[in-house]
Amino acid sequence: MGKALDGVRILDFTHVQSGPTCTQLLAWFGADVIKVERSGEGDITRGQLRDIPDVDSLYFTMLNHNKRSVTLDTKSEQGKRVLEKLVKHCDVLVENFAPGALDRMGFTWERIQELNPRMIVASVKGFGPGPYEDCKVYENVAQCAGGSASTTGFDDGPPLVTGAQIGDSGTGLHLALGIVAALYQRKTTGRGQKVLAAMQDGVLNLCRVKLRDQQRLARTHVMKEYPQYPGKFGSAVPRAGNASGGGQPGIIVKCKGWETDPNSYLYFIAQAPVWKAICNVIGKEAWITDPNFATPDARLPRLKEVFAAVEHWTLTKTKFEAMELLNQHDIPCGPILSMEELAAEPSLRATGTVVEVDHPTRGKYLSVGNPIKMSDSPTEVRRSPLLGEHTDEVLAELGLGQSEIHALRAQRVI
Ligand code: CAO
Repeated sequence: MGKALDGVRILDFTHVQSGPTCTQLLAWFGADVIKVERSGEGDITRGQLRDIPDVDSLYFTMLNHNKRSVTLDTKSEQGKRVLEKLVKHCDVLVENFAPGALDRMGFTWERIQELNPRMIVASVKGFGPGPYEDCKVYENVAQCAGGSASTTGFDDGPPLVTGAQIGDSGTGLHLALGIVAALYQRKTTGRGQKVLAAMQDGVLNLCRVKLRDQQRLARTHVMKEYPQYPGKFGSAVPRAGNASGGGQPGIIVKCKGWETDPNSYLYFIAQAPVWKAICNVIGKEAWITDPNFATPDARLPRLKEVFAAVEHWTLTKTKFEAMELLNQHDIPCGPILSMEELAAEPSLRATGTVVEVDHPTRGKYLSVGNPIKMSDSPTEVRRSPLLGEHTDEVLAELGLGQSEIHALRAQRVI
């Protein structure tokens, strides 16, 4: 079956996590992704957090599926000539170097346009134009600079970063959307364009509701669904712990076995339309008509009491038993699933969200497949390339003969 991005060629100059997330998605949608790496070490993540000596790490293999790998010294004169051919050959160049690295290599936007006016140049940077534009940025820096850390954690503790890689993988997702939109626009303009996804911007976009709350707070000085209520608020959006960010109050409650299992917890939402069912399930039938509890507004200052009663009930059930019983009454809730549980979850295997991949030097390993499912463009997850595995193949496609390729190898350009 065909794929959505069949025929699109990507010059993949990405490394670490943010850029590779983007190009992996494009590869899953059918683009031919040619990853250009330094010979010798390649993408630094090949060797980071290794679990098997001398074998590409899971960090690398899980972010570089379905790509081809070419090694090329793009700072040497001959390497630059090969890179020029690649620029002419491809539709999109994706990079996430430190600011200015591509220019220092001699591949400015103007030079790329000269070589290929249809080329889309897509970049992840830490910050957009402004005081920090020259800074190098990693995941947690972006989470801190984009508003996530200041709004995550508990009121009486320090700012917290989250395990979800919203700065890296989140920005890679944003960039992928920009690239497909630019490819679509090119159909009418015939021109390429620059696409920039800054990590600070990507994180702030994902923290949109917190900027909403900042403005609510400035106007009303309290936010009734926050755990600080009815106490005092400061001038900036506070950390809300595990309280629900939406209009329906929610919290994490303990379940049977929490003393020994760190993930024996359930997220529980006291959704207003099912309040009667909640009261019946947790044995608080009197709260259905009690004016102190009967309406959402009346409950807001008493949420601690409400959730304590819920927890009193969940402590008698495992998280899965609680989930099943509550769902019988359409009460929204969710078990806290560990990575161990997710890795073994049959439904995620069945949909291809968790896949087993075979690798020539590592053997079988688990990966997260394409989370976006398309009915006419199914994803087949193929293993990541070995370093330089496709150098000869790609250079031949660029029109280089065997003797030229041998000479480049002898001079360590490839
Ligand atoms: N041949 C020759 N040189 C190459 C090359 C190749 N094939 N590929 C890369 N290089 C060179 C670059 O040109 C650059 O050289 P200069 O510094 O002399 O210009 C050099 O390798 C290092 O690139 P870098 O500065 O991007 O790498 P770093 O390890 O110092 O920084 C990072 C890494 C991630 C902090 C930085 O790239 C960055 O800020 N990127 C943008 C934001 C981003 O994506 N961050 C998230 C990363 S995922 O956690």
